[in-house]
Amino acid sequence: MPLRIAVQKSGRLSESSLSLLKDCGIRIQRGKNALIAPATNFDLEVLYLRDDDIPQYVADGTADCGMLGENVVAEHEVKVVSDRKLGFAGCRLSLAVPRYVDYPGVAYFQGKKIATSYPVILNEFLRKQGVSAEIHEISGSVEIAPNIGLADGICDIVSTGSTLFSNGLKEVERVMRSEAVLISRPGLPAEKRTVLDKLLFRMDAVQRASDAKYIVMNVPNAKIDAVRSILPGIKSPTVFPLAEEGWSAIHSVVEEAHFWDIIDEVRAAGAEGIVVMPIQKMVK
Ligand code: PRT
Ligand code: ZN
Repeated sequence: MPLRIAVQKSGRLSESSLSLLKDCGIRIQRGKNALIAPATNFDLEVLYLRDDDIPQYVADGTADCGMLGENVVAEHEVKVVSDRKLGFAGCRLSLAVPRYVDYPGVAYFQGKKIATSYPVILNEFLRKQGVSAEIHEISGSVEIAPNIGLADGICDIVSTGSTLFSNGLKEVERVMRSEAVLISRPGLPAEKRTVLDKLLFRMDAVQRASDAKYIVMNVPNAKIDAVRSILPGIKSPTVFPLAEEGWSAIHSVVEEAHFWDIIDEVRAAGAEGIVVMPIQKMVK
């Protein structure tokens, strides 16, 4: 039996989930509208589901693992293991109130009505804060609830904040941060665990590469030590002599997050002709 991975059928997570599998070298053969599709070159099949169904399907063994938002995992309170953060679909679950409210702190919500699609997470948050409020569970368009008099505030996913803004609301409390994760069922049979570990190993290589850039630069020999001290590299940077006397080429790998700072520093230290290249995979 192949490892069965649940992926969101259509929505914000679908494209990134499928392109992650593709970047892991896995080819999926999907018939039109098929709910399940085998990989042609890996011991895996993809089950296409609504994201809300994924936690239960993984917990009861209909799927072995799945990719979905941490917010949905937390809301479903099922027994699954979170194996890896996937680095996409980053967002937060926040409480928001009408912009005109002079917000005094979380005690504002005492005795108030809050509309949300995340009653379990919200309930737990309010309990920890010692606040008791009335939770109205609604499944879509939560952001309009205060305007139609259904609630005093909302608890919903926020990414850029523009939905809140255009509905006259402001974010006042962050309840949780979320990104896409890969979850699996605890106690997978050994042969499926082996396939999942192989998949996670490939995902690591893809993620590490997407966080990194390969840079090559020319440096006068007298400045090599100064430039080397700035560059991290996987081990140490590689230095090659150039045909031109007195110059070398330094190759290194730089994390995306520190990329521009490092470029500024190596230029100041004497590096020239800096070329930056994307890295496809980085295997440890
Ligand atoms: O049909 P199905 O049930 O599978 O999908 P869905 O409609 O429940 O989920 P979908 O595809 O909208 O989102 C899937 C997951 O993406 C969520 O569970 C989150 O983990 C993650 N995610 C990341 C988001 C957002 N960003 C996001 N911005 N989910 C929803 N939003 C919505 C939010 O609900 C609000 O309406 O976007 C609006 C806010 O966005 P900003 O940019 O205006 O702040
Ligand atoms: Zn959903």
